[in-house]
Order: sequence, then structure tokens, then C-alpha cells
Amino acid sequence: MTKTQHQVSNAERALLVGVGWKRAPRFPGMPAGEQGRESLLELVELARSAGAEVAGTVFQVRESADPATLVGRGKLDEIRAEATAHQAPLIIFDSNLSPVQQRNIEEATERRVIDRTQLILDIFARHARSREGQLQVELAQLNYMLPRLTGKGTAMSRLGGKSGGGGAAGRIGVRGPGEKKLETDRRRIRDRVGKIQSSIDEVRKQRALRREARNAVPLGTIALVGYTNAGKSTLFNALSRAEVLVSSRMFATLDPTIRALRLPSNRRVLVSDTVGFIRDLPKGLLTAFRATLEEVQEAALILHVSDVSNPHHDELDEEVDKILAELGVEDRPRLRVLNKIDQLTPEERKALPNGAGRNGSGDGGSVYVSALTGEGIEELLRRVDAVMPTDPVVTLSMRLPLTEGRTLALIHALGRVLSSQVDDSHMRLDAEVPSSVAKRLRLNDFIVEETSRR
Ligand SMILES: Nc1nc2c(ncn2[C@@H]2O[C@H](COP(=O)(O)OP(=O)(O)OP(=O)(O)O)[C@@H](O)[C@H]2O)c(=O)[nH]1
Ligand SMILES: [Mg+2]
Repeated sequence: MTKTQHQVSNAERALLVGVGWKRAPRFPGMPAGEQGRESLLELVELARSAGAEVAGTVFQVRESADPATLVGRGKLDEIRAEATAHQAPLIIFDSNLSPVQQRNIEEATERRVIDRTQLILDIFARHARSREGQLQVELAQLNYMLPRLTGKGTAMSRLGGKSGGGGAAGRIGVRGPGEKKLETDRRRIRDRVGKIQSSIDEVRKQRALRREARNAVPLGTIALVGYTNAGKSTLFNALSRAEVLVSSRMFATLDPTIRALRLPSNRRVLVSDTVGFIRDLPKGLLTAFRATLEEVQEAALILHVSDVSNPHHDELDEEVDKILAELGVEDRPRLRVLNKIDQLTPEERKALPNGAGRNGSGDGGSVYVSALTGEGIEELLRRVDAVMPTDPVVTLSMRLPLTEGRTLALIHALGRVLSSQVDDSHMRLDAEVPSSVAKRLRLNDFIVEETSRR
């Protein structure tokens, strides 16, 4: 299996290029190209999420797109000079580029060039956790790459992986193999696309079976969702800092975006960080995006994080709500976490509506926090405790194969192990676990005896 490819290597220096359109609709008083400027700011955050170091930005307001180069030949010279001045081997365009534009820009700037879609795919690739998520992302990447194969070295070196290895000099400007090789490359990619497609079908079939068997039991998991840059990962770290148990570390090594957490009532839950939502997501990426959000569908509680210091946060939140509805989780218990209150002035703080619940099923209201300073985190934990569905503890004896690492980690993270003993290739455990976990164990025939319920 080829690994999902990244196009941006860690700490790779990138020059970001944005374009504003004179004729784009705007409010009275809004300067021309304003939307493009905001979009470029978002691109800065996206580039950072993908691991790039933003070396600089270039912005231009244009009447219309140049079909050959998007920005025009003259601007390309400037971009090239900027990239040299900032020592950036990579240029990221905010707009989506046609294969021809991308090739022309690469030639003119002698740099590796990627566009917004490719950058987003890169971020998805970093977040894809489930087998299906990884396959969907790879599929989208290959489909995007196919019309961009040019016979120059670049496209195939991207497919070949080696993110970071080689550097721009080794990749760009090297005359690639001729047409014959190109045809072979295309065929190879198409074969791979076919294979991925059938693996996805297979994974789906298996999952459907598993789901039936497990009755789609939502675990005691909390999913952090929200627009990109809202502060999910910062909150994730703030929340999990409190709990550094051996067992949660064990879970963290299995899955770095899931941590165990203890609520004020002393019950334990799992929190998972997710990929950020992005406005105007290219159509071809929706499936891949949804596949990276599987854990949201399993969550017992959704924490919708938004950035109150962003004047557009209401609009962005609506986008998030829309996608949650598409995922079929609009009725799941939900808490709105209004983050970054440290950024507000005292007046703005006073003007905040109080955190009362809004209408709508599952709405647990809102909580103001600063993930950065820790303000409001305790209150948030109390609210989570109140809104999170109860999951009574049962005491069990069980026997499960040692290969069930995930299940063992889950028992350790969410339950309390009273005794354990290895026999052959199995582990025997007496433990107190929440009923949702017990239900999963039962459906997998791991339970030997149910002692008590309390
Ligand atoms: N001032 C302030 N900044 C914050 C706060 N929380 C997060 N940030 C900053 O906001 C930026 C984005 O934070 P992340 O936690 O990476 O946001 P995210 O939601 O995980 O973003 P994606 O993973 O791209 O979706 C970082 O620069 C954080 O330091 C906060 O409470 N106050
Ligand atoms: Mg994040």
C-alpha cells in the first residue's frame, strides 16, 4: 500500500499568492478585492495547518484571470523575485489553478507550485485516520493529479512521495521522460485509482457489517468540531493537559488525536480532535472530507468550537452546522464553545449574550473560553459533565485476544481495571467500564461474566 502523500513537508518555506477580483460582489464601502484578501489570510492558516512555514505573501487585484498564468506574466516575475528573496522553494496559490496554469507558473517561477485544493488535500491527508478516510483522500489526490501529469519530473515525484527529500532543485526543471513514460504513468495512476475504489467498497462493506453487529453504539466520546483556526487543537491540548494518565498516554500512541479526560463528576470520557471545516470546499473533496470526520458520527457529544474574535464567526458557524446536518448528527447533544475571549475588549465582553441554550434538539447552549489562557475551561468541563449523556458503570469479567490493542486501551482509558492476567494469547480482565463500552465488548463476545451493575 502506498502511503497517503503530502505535498508540503514540515517547516517547508512557502510564498503565498492571493488574487482579488475587481468585479466580485461586495458591500458598499468594501475595497475591491477584499474577499480575496480575507481568503488569503485563511490560506495562511491552512498553510500552517499543513506544516508549512509562511515566508511571505503576494496579493494582486485583477480585472479577470489570465487563462495561461492566472496572474499575468509580469506578476510572475515579481512572484519569482519574492520567492527568491524569501528563500521559498514552494509557492501556494489561493485560487485553483488549471493544469496549464500550474505548469506555466512552475516554469516561470522555477518553483514547485500547488493550489488551494492541493493544500486542502494535504491537510486532509494529515488528519485521515480511518482506513476509508485515507483511501478517500488518496483517491481525491490521484484524481486531481491525473490531468496535471506533464512528463516533467514533478508530477511523478509527487506521487512517489519523498516529501521533503530532494528539494526543489532535484524536482523542478528536470526534463522528464518522454510521452511513452507519461502514458505508463497515467496508466499506473488509473490502475491505482481502480484499486483504491475497490478497497473503499470492501472497507465499506466490512464497516456496515461491523456496525450492524455493534449496533452503532456511540461511545463516551466527545468530538471537537469547528471551522479551521477556531482553536480546536489548542482546546484539545488544554483539556487533555489535566489528564496525563498512563492509560491515556497508551491511547495517545495508538491515536494522537484522541485523549482520555476526567470530568468533574470523576467519570472518564474520550475527546477527539478533528480536521477543520473550510469554506468553499471544492466539490471533488467533499467525500474525502466526510470520511475524515467519521469520529463525529460516533460521538456522544459534539463540541462546536468557534472563534469569537473573528467578526465572521456566525457565518462560519452556519457552514459548520450545514455539514453536521449532512453528516446526520444534527440531533446529537451539542455544546457551542466560543473561544478566544482573551482577544475581546472589556466592552465587547460585556456585550456578549449570556450562554443560555438556544432552541433546537440536543442544544446544550454555549460556553465562553480561552483555550490559550485556560479561562472558562473549568466551566466548560462542568457543562460537558451536565450535557454528556450518562453511561452507567458495570463490572465485568472478560477475556480478549492480546491483538485487541485498541479495545484494551479503551478499557484502560474509560474504565478501571481491577485485575488482569495473561493466559496464552489472551488477556483476562476484571474491570469496571461504562455500559457503552460493555455493549461493544458484549457484541464482540469478549465478556465472560457480568458481575454487577451500579
Ligand atoms: N488569542 C487566542 N488565540 C488562540 C486561542 N485558541 C487558539 N488560538 C490560536 O489560534 C490559532 C489556531 O489554533 P488551532 O488550535 O490550531 O485551531 P484549529 O481549530 O485546530 O485549526 P485547524 O486544525 O486548522 O482546523 C493558533 O495560532 C492558536 O494559538 C485562544 O483562546 N486565544
Ligand atoms: Mg487543529
